[in-house]
Amino acid sequence: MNNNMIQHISSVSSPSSASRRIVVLGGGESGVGAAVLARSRGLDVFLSDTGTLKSKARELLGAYYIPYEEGGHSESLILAADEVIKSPGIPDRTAIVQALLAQGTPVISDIEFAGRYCRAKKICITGSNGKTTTASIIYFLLKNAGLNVGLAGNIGQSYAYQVATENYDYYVIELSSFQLEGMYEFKADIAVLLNITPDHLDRYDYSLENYARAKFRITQNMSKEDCFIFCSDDEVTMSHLQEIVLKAQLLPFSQIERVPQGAYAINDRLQAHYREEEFSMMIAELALQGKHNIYNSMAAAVAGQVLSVRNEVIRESLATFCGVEHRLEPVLKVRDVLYINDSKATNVNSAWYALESMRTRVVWIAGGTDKGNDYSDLYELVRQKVKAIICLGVDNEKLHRSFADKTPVMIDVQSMDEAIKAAYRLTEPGDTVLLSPACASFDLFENYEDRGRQFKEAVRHL
Ligand code: UMA
Ligand code: ADP
Repeated sequence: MNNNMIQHISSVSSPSSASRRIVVLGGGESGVGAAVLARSRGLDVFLSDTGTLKSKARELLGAYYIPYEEGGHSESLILAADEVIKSPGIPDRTAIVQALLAQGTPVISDIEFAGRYCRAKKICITGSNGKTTTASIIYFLLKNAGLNVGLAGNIGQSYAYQVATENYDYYVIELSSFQLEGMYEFKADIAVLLNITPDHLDRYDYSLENYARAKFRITQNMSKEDCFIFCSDDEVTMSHLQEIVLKAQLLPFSQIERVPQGAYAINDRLQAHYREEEFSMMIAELALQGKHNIYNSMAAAVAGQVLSVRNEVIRESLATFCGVEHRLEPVLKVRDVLYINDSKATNVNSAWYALESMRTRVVWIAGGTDKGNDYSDLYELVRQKVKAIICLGVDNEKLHRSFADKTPVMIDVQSMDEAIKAAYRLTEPGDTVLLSPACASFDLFENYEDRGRQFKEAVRHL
């Protein structure tokens, strides 16, 4: 703790000593939001962060008279808590969390905490890929239906902060497995599970089973009035579903089988059924194309039906949704070559869907921080479509080992400028340049947004 912070703590008068003492770990978006909510409900709250807080966070904590420390976790203050709200980016293996768990202090997520104070209907979305896209489509659809709806969770502004300051009737909440880990009593009215493929396994002892269990927490506490929307083409989801008892209504979506309730997309139509209602539209009319976006659109259509949104509104929304930045985002055509920014493809599965959706020859920009990737699922698509791979990472050895015999050209670059210049040289009219890295960005970039923005900037300077 630095000295300024000690002063800050002592200058704040404490609320009623009888109230429960809450400690918030982490002062980022979720931690500050949770602290504001706790304070606004009259709880005794203290926030602790090992790093340096952003000035906006300090201002907000000051405005709500919330005591805090930065630069370290003071054990004595934290271990005295009745309950701890942990930011999702802090793993359980952290020493302070281990000490709390050892003494039996409840450690929950900001979503669990905010759920206690939120009477709105909650539409929750999780999955390894497609959460932000699907949450954004559902939000767009519900707004178009005229509902008073907020968008929260692992996207944009903290759920807890919005619960403290807004008064929505509905929330669309994107949930990461990190947030789900700290959820116990929270109940979704509608839960959407898009898919389960390997990601973040370092947080789950490299066990897909543990990761799947965290994802399935989205269904806990659901009753028979609630709906569980899931992908019946996803093997991991289906095998896990067979092992648990769920009271919620099951609404699958599929591109393989016709399901009586839920949705399917076979041949050229997307069809959805909920109770007596039927919805149908041409796949070609969907604003977001690609096999993965058909899944996302089906999930959104079923959620819309469950909430009694009119078919015309569902159709119009799916046909006009603009897409989310850095997700298969068309940037520019230069010399009749299309440049696509899919920087958010930080794992193999999302890159698979990107390559799968390509209809031309591709110069593929891949690489970054490897998360234990197994590239074998991509071999066939690379053989069929990729004329060159531009490896954009500090260490490209694994990409070379995996793809050297599957594409004619592989080159290494260390910056986005170099990557785009190389792509320009390697393409002919009609080709596509696809940034879909299958890796995290932290070796060369601040984050995936920075990587995507640099891509767009470099393309615009061609
Ligand atoms: N910190 C500690 N102690 C530690 C470690 C970190 O105090 O031991 C502090 C850091 O110094 C920092 C704060 O914790 O100030 C950061 O907490 P955080 O990493 O949980 O970040 P938030 O700003 O609270 O953002 C989180 C989500 N981040 C993560 O899950 C990593 C955001 O998701 C989410 O939008 C936000 O809450 C709103 O509720 C981002 C994300 O990358 C988009 N999510 C991952 C993903 O999508 O793959 C899961
Ligand atoms: P998330 O929030 O789960 O990370 P996003 O919607 O941000 O998901 O998309 C992340 C990446 O995954 C992008 O590259 C996107 O094109 C791809 N993607 C989107 N939906 C799906 C899906 N249903 N299955 C696989 N990949 C997807």
